[in-house]
Amino acid sequence: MSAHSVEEIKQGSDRLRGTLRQSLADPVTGALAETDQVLIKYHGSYQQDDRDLREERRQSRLEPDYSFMIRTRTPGGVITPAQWLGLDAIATTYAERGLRITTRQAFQFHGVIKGRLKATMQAINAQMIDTLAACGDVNRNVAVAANPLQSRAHAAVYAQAAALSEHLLPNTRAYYEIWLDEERVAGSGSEDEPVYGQAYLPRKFKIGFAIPPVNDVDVFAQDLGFIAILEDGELAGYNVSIGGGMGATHGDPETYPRLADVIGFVTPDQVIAVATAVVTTQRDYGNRAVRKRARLKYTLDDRGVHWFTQEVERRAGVSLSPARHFDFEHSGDRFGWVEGHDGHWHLTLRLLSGRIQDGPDGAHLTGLREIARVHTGDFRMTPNQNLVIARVPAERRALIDALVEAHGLAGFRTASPLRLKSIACVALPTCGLAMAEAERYLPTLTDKIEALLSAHGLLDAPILLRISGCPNGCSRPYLGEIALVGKAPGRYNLMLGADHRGQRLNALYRENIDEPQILAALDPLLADYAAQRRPAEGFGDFLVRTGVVTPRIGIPLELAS
Ligand code: SRM
Ligand code: SF4
Repeated sequence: MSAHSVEEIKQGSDRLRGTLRQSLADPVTGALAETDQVLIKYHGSYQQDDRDLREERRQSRLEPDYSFMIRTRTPGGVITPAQWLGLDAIATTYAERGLRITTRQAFQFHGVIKGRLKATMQAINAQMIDTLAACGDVNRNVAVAANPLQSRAHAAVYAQAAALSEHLLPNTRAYYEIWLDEERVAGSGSEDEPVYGQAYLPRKFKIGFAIPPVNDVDVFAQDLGFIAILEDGELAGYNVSIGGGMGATHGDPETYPRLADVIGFVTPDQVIAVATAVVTTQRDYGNRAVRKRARLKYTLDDRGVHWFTQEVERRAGVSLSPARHFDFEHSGDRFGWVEGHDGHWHLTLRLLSGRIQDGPDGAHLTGLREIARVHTGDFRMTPNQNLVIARVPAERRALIDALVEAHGLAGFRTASPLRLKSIACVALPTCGLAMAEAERYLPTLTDKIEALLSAHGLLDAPILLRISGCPNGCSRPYLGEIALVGKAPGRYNLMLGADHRGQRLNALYRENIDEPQILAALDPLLADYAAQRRPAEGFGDFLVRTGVVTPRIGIPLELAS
């Protein structure tokens, strides 16, 4: 759909109401009217169809097998055990394929049919979780370093991120009227949108809070990043980064992944003003004529980071201080038990592509349900589709460990680093943009790459593997040391050479190749890596040092030692 049409739909939507009510009530089709398919995203849902069945249904002259994906707004991915049980029941009653943790610490439900959409939304809200602004041209779920209770500073960062998420919610009551039967109050000024205006943002907008030394949120892939600076264990403030983004279109040099620029330092009390100024500057200067160039990263490249920063400072009434030193050791998650500042323990579990269901690998949905029934702390989804069972008293660790073992959730103890660090986006069969498999292909691909690693004595190498079913980059593949980006069924671009700290993008190594070609390309590179790597040298760093790939521009090294 053209940028012009999307802008018109937003402007004419009566603050995101459109004709959603009529579309939902229409019994003739499982789909929504075209304009409502755009608007429902702002309510946290996408219309999809089962792509495995598309051809068969077309031949039978049936409409596609329409259903809806629903995404929660769960800043920092924190939920209580009671909420877990509620969401599990919703997944079991209304959705297909269990619960799915996303790369932004949200839950997705897939396969909800139109007639059950409202009941599902109501059930989610009954858990005190909403889906407002989980999708659409607004600020999305705010990502936060997982395991926030590891120190007092972590808790402070999480609280700040949750407050920012609330602050940036649209004020429209459409969501509450359509899904929760709230009465419309005529002439109310409470729906004014001082941040978004009538047309919302030119494009989606993403914020992440990172806490060094772990860059689990991939902060430089976010439109707006806050990198916590701790002094003597306390939160001094944040370095601010702007203009990250992953999405690109094959063969179109006007689009590209970009890492964010670090523009300065703010104190905690300046966060809301600076974030609001970044959002409103992008609202006013982002490209509304060409949708594929509408993200903040292109506004910066078109107008200059310096100009944009000055505008943000003017709007916020804040002068950014010089950025402070920070040091990321790695991206991805830490696994296993870690003790928090208050003596509670946190256990990070590995979940394959974030999909939680009962299957041949274990009764994961059942197991986490059993854990939620006895757990006294909370759950934290990680930005890498994994799960932290957080705030466990020391004396309850054995109980949790027993449930983890009994339900096949202890894979993190034996899995190779490659497997632990791999991420795949959803892709087929639900994603309408997928060109190739990702989530369903990850287990096979990992087996095959592991066999290569084993042959070269590299099974313990912590290589970051990422697969996306298309160049939009939902698994943040351009930050993978090895990444596959879908081109066509069974065919991928092989990208190599990112670092393991989320500070250098990878580069195209081979285009449009199939699995045998991918393995054949990797085999000699892994052999060289095994023979010539320096102590602690990552695979991506090795490929860059030896000139196999030329890195794209990364984060200035003087800030990131
Ligand atoms: Fe994404 C579109 C899934 C994180 C970049 N993304 C989609 C859609 C909604 C397809 C569509 O538009 O029809 C996918 C739904 C698939 C499905 O069936 O569920 C989808 N994106 C996902 C999730 C579920 C991937 C996952 O496996 O976990 C992630 C949900 C995050 C959340 O909870 O909010 C997800 N998407 C990302 C990320 C990673 C991140 O945010 O850290 C990116 C790259 C960062 C970025 O935004 O640049 C990402 N998704 C995109 C894009 C490209 C945007 C761009 O400006 O270039 C699209 C396509 C679009 O917006 O037109 C897209
Ligand atoms: Fe779909 Fe592409 Fe995102 Fe994968 S990367 S979920 S295929 S839009």
